[in-house]
Amino acid sequence: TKTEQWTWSQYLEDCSAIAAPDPLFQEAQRVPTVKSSFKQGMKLEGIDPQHPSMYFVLTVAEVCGYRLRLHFDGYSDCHDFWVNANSPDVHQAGWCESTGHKLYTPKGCKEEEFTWNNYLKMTKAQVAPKELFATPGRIDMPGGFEVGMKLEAVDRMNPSLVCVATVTDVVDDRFLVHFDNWDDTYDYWCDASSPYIHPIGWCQERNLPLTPPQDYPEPDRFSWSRYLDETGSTAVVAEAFNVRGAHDFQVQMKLEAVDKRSPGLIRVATVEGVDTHRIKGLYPYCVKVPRLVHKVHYDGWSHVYDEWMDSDHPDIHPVGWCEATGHPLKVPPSDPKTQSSHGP
Ligand code: MLY
Repeated sequence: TKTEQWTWSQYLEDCSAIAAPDPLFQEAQRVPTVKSSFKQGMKLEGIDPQHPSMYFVLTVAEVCGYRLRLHFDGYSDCHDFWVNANSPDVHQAGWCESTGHKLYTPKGCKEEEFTWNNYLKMTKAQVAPKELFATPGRIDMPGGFEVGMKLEAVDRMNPSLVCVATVTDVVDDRFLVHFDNWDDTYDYWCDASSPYIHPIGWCQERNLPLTPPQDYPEPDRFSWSRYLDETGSTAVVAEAFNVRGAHDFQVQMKLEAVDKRSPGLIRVATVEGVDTHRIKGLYPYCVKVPRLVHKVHYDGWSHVYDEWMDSDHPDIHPVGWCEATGHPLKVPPSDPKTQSSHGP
C-alpha cells in the first residue's frame, strides 16, 4: 500500500470543493501574523467559560501551535479548556486588580491573603508577560453599553427566547450580557455588532414574546418603563446597536474547525448549512470516533456531529490555519468504507 501524504489541495480536488475564502473569516480567525510566545507553566487571569462573569487564576498547561490549554489553579484537570493565543478572554496577572474585577483565587488559597507576588514565590512560577496578550486592534469602546443598562437579548442556550437582560461588565470593545434574575451560566460576551442583542421594545415592535426576569410577578404584564423605574436603571439606546451584515459562507465550502466534543482537536470540516449569522459544519470523518462506530450502519449517522456555529466563532479557521500555526489537523480517512468496516 502506498502511503500518500494527505494535502488540502488534493482533498479539495477529490471532493470538487472549494476552501472557504479568507475574507469570509474575521481577522481573529485567520492565520496570525506573529507567533504566540506563551509557554507551558505561565500564569495568567482569565474568564471561566462555564461562568463568563468570573475571572480565575489560570496556568498554561499545554501549548499547541497557536492554541493554549488553560488550567484552573487548584482545580481538577477536567475543567481545563482551550483558547486561541489571541483570545480576548485572558489577561496578564494583575489585570483584575487594576481594572476593578474580582479575581477568584486558586482553590485552597485564602482569598484575602492572595497576592500574585507571594503566589509566584510559593509556586516558583512565572507570569505570562503583558506583551503576549491580544489588545483589541480597534480601540472603539462599545459606546452606549454601560454596566447596569438594560436590553433585550437572545438566550443562546435557548435560542427561541428573547429575554430581559443587563450589561454587567464592559472590557475594551466587548460587554457581558446577563439575564435578569438568572445565574451567570447563560451569560455571554459580545460586541455592539452582535445579532443576538436588541434595544428595549424590539420584541413588542415585532409582536414577539419577551421573556421577563425569572420569577417576575405577573410576567404577562411586564412593562419596560415600569421595570426601569423599579430597578432604577436605564436602557441601552437603539443607536448603540450596530448589527453586522450576514456572512458569505456557502454550503460545501471547506474549513478547519475545533471538534466540540474533543476541543484539543481540529478537524477538516464542511459547511453543511447556513443561516444569516451561523454556519452548520460537518466533520467528515467522525466514523473514527470509537463510541459511535456501531451507528455507522444508520443512514445519515454522521450528521449527529453537525453543529451550528456562529460565523465569527474563534474555533473555525480557514484552510491552512493548522499548518501555518503548527497545530495537527485531523484529516478524513482515506477511504470511509474501510473505516466503517471496523465497526462491531
Ligand atoms: N428550561 C430552562 C430555561 C431557562 C431559560 C433561561 N434564560 C431565560 C436565561 C430552565 O428553566 O432551566
